[in-house]
Amino acid sequence: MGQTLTEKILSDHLVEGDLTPGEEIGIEIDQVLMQDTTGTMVWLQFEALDLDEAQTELAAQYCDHQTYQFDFKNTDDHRFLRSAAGTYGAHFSRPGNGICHNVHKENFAAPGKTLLGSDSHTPTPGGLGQLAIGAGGLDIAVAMGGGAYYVEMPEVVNVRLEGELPEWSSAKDVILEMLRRETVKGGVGKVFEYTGPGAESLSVPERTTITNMGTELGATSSLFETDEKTKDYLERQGRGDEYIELTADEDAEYADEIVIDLSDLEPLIACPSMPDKVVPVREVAGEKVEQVLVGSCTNGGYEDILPAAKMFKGREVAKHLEMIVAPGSKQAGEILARQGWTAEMMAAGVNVSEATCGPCIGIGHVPASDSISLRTFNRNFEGRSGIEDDNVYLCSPQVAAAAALKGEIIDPRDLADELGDLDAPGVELPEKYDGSKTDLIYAEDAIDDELIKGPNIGEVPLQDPLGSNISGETLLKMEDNITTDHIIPATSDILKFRSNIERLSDFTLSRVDETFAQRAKDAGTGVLVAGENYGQGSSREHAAMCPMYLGIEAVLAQSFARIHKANLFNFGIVPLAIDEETYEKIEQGDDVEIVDDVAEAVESGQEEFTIRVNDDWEATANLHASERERRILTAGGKLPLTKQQAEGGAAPADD
Ligand code: MIC
Ligand code: SF4
Repeated sequence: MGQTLTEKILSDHLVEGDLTPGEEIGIEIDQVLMQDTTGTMVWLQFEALDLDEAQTELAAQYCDHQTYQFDFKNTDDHRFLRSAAGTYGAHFSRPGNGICHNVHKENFAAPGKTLLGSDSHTPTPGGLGQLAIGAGGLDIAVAMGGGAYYVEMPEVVNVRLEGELPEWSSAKDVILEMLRRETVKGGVGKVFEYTGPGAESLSVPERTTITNMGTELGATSSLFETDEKTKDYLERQGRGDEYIELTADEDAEYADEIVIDLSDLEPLIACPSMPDKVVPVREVAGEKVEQVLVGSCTNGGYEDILPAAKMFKGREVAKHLEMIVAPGSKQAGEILARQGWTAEMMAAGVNVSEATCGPCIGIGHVPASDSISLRTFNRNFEGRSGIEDDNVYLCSPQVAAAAALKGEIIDPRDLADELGDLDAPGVELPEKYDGSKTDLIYAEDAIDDELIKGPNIGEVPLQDPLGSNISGETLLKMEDNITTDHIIPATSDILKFRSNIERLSDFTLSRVDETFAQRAKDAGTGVLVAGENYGQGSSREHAAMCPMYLGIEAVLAQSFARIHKANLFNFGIVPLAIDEETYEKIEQGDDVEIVDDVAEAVESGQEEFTIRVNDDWEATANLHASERERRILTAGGKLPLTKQQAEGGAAPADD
């Protein structure tokens, strides 16, 4: 039987297990990437593990989320990251050089290689045939130390793209259509492999918009085969020699097939406040818009900004509105500037920002109260923009630019009819991506050889080995689709404490209940209850570390998002699956006790646990965990386990 492309790359990197969907496999990691807000913990954990040097073929550290450096703590973090990259042999991308996914795609992403990144949008270079996976920081530290990465073997789903995109529709509409059909949890445990003539018709930057936002489906990764378009893109980046041809076998067997005819796609938009609340733009046309942003790792490339710039040339954005363009990378910004497009945008009333994630997580350009903001980003979780009750819509650069010109949401096809002289801009790649590399400090040119820690850089918290008893109050009961932005928000007032868990933990779940952190501290221990897809979104391991720090010992949820579940294991919190009936019955404030001897049950492989609530009724909760995950839990987390193994002379893996 033939193999899918995912299976081929995984077979090439397999160190443990076999490729049976649902079973855990261990794979070798070729490249790792870290960004600024998760990277500090990666390096602190790397240090705590006493590891000498990055063992992967390539390690790259980016500074992209908090580039405005509002607080010395951010600048200290960046200096620490530069020193860690220098000390341990990673490339370093300076603040302002761009978003990790964009800069990685431009400089290092390579077909056929595996990439593990401490950011949930790491799958972006799947658009050029790299199998890339997002994970928590501790998993990155261990992989960088030469350990395998363990993940549940995903089901591979074929997304067959037919036809070609019509004028004014774009790659963003392809992934929005996927979200409309499959929802934010439709991709859990899956890799989406895009094939067919429609896939061939898309350029690499269009493909990476799709693979980037595959994360919003909950997917483990998303992947395109490589072809002439991949080769062409790498050549334009000056890396043609890294091209290899990669395809699935003709007789590959997929777990499922989804067919999308690109020629049927019209401009789409995700409504507040979930990326899967997708409707045709025409359905919400006429809504007044006060802010428009083009940028992010989804649509911040040269090829994304150019269509908007073409639409702005010789026109003006509506007077009541603010239009911001934040390039995804300095390379994109520099090429646009050299070609004169930046001047055209500025003349049209566009505020051109530095290359940053910034506004995507509420750092700068926070929308006005009670207003609509249209963004080409990938997430619109409530409050993420920096203001509660926000109204953030997600769309393509073409739809964003049309709204900026009109001042209200409008289908760009209707704006073109109205204006009479607005041509569909299409997608164009520059002849050469000839941006400067000044802001990349390659490992071989490192300027530091020891760690520089400012006063805000704290310690990595550790947890005791798992005990026999878990009991405590249900400190919070939450609904479905709780994101890691709910658990640890990323806005600038909070982000500055990412390297200081003691301070950061004060903000735990503050977006759901401001009293939570204090209540948890007072209680000293407790459990959380949630609905489906708990922990979707970001890879930030702080969303497990902080609850652990506050004494949370178990999370009872109907289902968990992949990365967050791994992070819960990594920090010694027991993730237990409950059914809907139990979820409905259990109330906030209820006392929950796990009746079994927890340590013994976890160690012995027991799946079913009995919980007793208020000493009154009982229900079953399930632990779906591999043997390896059970060992991690028993030890109190992956850091203590890996340390124990290293002391015993084992490799820095947890196998
Ligand atoms: C995000 O888009 O939510 C982030 C901010 O990039 C996160 C990483 C983080 O929390 O630092 C992610 O996607 O993993
Ligand atoms: Fe940055 Fe937003 Fe992309 Fe996360 S989703 S990496 S915050 S641009």
